[in-house]
Amino acid sequence: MTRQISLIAFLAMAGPALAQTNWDMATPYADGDFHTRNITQFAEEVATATNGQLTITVHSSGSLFGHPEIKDSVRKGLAPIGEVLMSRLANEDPLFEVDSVPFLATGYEQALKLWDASEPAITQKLADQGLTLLFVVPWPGQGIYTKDAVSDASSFQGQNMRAYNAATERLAQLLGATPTQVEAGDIPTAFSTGRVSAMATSPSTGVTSQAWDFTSYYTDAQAWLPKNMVIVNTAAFEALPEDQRTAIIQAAAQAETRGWDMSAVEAEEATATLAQNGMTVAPPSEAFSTELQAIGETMTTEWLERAGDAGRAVVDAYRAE
Ligand code: PCA
Repeated sequence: MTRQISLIAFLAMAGPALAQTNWDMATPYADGDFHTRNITQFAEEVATATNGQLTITVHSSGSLFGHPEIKDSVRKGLAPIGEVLMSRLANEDPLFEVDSVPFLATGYEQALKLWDASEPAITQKLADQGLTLLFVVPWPGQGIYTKDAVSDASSFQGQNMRAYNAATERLAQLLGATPTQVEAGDIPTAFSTGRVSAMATSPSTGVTSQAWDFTSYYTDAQAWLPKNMVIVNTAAFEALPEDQRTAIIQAAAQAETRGWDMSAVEAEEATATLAQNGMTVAPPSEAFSTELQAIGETMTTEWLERAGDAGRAVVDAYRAE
């Protein structure tokens, strides 16, 4: 009798404890990046909504898995959830890099339209791999960091330019520079060791990497808004009780709205921070702007060739909006 009672008491205590789940979440980006602040808040909201039954531990700066491994780690369930730059999946399908074609969509309104047009196909591609897309958030419009003033594309001749995906590699080539892949967290070292001397990225990543320590000019081209996406292993997601799945979906919807707002605020504030730290911030010269537009057209044509009918359908839907 005593034994039975203690067994019941044990089960009553153990029951809720056993239902507690912790998910490790991998992201390549630093704690201070607005994307990481956003997913940290997402994690807190999930914990609150589930009364602590589902907690998410954010591992920033590639500390759980490096950027190139994160997507496959989530697919294999090594990490149930993760964040990656969507365009890093370009080698799988050109659709993933539609947001990194220069000047196809500039500004938040166009970026959102492009996302609306591409979301169904991208969500499906991920679903085919056992991945559920929770939400996407864009980085601010991309500009170009250099040591010297940029008169036109000839300024890039002979320079090593940092790239973070296939599209930025192609951009560097078209500018006459030599591309080198460098993760966001390695930017300061890549500049200080002379591996690179120029880069295209957002004002946010310029601030996070303290670009004023190694460059002096920011050409505010606002050429494209690449997105981060938060993905979850579908099997791990479906194994959760329904209330926890609902909590995730609701927190994800909030994180998406909040993230787009944060990005727009960042675009202003981070650009101002670059100037406050002594950088010369200016739009591209007329000559450079014309060259950049031409590069954008070349890259759009190349992308459409690679992406075939599926790509054409996305661009048609985007332009019809
Ligand atoms: N920051 C990331 C991706 C795009 C951006 O603005 C990076 O530079 O790696």
